[in-house]
Amino acid sequence: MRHTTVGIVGGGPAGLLLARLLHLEGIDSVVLESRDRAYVEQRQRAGILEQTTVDALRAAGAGGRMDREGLVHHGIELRFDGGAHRLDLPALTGGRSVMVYAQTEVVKDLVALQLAEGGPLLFGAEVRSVEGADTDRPVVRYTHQGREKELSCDYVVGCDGFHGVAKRAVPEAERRSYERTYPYSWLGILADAPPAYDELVYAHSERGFALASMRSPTVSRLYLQVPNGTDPGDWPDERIWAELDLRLRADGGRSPNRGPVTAKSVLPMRSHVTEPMRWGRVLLAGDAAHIVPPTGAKGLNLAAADVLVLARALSRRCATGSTELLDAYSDTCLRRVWRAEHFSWFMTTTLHTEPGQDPFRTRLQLAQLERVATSPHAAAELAENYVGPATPAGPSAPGGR
Ligand code: RFL
Ligand code: PHB
Repeated sequence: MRHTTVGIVGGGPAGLLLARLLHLEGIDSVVLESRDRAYVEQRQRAGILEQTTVDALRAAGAGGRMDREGLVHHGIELRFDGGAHRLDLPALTGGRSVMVYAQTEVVKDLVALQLAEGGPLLFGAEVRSVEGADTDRPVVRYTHQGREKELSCDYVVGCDGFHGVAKRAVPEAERRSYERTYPYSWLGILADAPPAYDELVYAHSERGFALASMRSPTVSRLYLQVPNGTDPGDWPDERIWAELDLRLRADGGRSPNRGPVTAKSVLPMRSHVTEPMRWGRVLLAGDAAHIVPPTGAKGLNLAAADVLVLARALSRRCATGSTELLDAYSDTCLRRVWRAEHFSWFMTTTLHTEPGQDPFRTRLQLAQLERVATSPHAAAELAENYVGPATPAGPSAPGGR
C-alpha cells in the first residue's frame, strides 16, 4: 500500500493550498480529487480575498498572477431605502482592504504549481472512506481509473467540502453539527459586460437582495435573491436585467451594464458547523467543516485560514514531534469560524427579505443599515468583519513555529 505523510481528500482551494504550504515545508502529501481538472478550475464561486488570504497565496508562491490581475478594493457600497452609503474599508480598519480575484483563478494557479513542482494530485480519484482515525496510520480508500486503491497516511486532512466523506471519520456520537438554512437562494450570473460600479454593491430592497460584483474590468458577476427551488430556466436574461435594475438602482444611481450572460445558476444558502474539526489523526478544513452563506464573502477565506493554522501545526509536528498545535487546531479554528458564522448570518438576515416578511422586520433591517451608515462604530464593526482579522489565527500567530 502506498504511504504518504499527509493524505489530502479534496482538491478545492483548501486542499490545494495545504498541499502547496506543506510542500514548501518539505512535507510530502497526496491530493485526491474526485472531479476532473476542468471542472475544478471552472466552478464559479467566491470572488473576494481577505488580506490574510492574499498573504497566504503569496507565501505559497501563488501570488504572481493574482498581484497582476486582482483588483484591490478599498470600499463597498450598501444600498437601502433608495439611498447609497459607501464604507471606506482602510479608513475604518486601520488600512486594510480586500482583493477581487476569483476562486477559479486561485484554483488554476494552485493546480498549475502543484502539477509542476508538488506531490501527486490525482483527479478522478473518489474517496470512499477514511478509516483508522484513532490509529497511527489512518487509511484512505478511494477509486481511481476504475480500480479500488488505498493510501496509508500519518495524517489525513478532509478538504472535501460540505458533501464530503472525511467528516464521517469523526464518530457520530462525538460529532456536533450546528445548522441554519434560509428561506431564499441566490441566482448568480456572469456577464460579458464591464462592471458599472467601481466597488461591490450590496442592495437591500423589498423585492429582495441584490449584489453587484465583478470578475475583471470586462466581466460582471451579479446576484439576485430568489425563492428556494427556483429554476434558472424561469429567469430569461431580460427578466434578470430588469430585476437587477429595480433592486440596484439607488436614487439617481446607475443601472448595471448589460452584456451577454455566459453562466447562470441558483445556489441555496446555508450556515453549518461540524465540531470538533479534528479526531485523532483526521483533521477537517474549509467547507468540509463549515459553511457560511455567501453574503459575507467568508467561505474561501475561512478555508485558507484553517489551512494556514494546519500547515503550521503539521510542520511543527514533523520538525519537532510536538503535537501541541495540532491538539489546539480545532479550538483555534473554531474561534474564527464562529465569528465568521455570526457575521455571515448578520449580513444575510439584514440584507434579505424573507417570503411574507412583515413590515416590522423590514423597519428593523433599515434601522440597522441606517446605524451602519451613521455611526462610525457600527461602520467599523461591519468593515472589520468584512476585511477579516489582521493576522492568521493560532497560538503562535503571526508566524513563528
Ligand atoms: P470546495 O471548494 O467545495 O472543495 C472541495 C473539493 O473536494 C472534492 N471532493 C472530493 N474529492 C475526493 N473524494 C471525495 N469523496 C470528495 N468529495 C468532494 C470536491 O470535488 C471539491 O473539489 O471546498 P474548500 O476547498 O473547502 O473551499 C471552500 C470554498 O470553495 C467556499 O467556501 C467558497 O466558494 C464560498 N464562497 C465565497 N467565499 C469567499 O471567501 N468569498 C466569496 O466571495 C464567496 N462567494 C462562495 C461565494 C460560495 C458560493 N457557492 C457556490 C456556494 C459565492 C458562491 C456563489
Ligand atoms: C462574488 O464576487 O462572487 C461575491 C462577492 C461578494 C460576496 C459573495 C460573492 O459577498
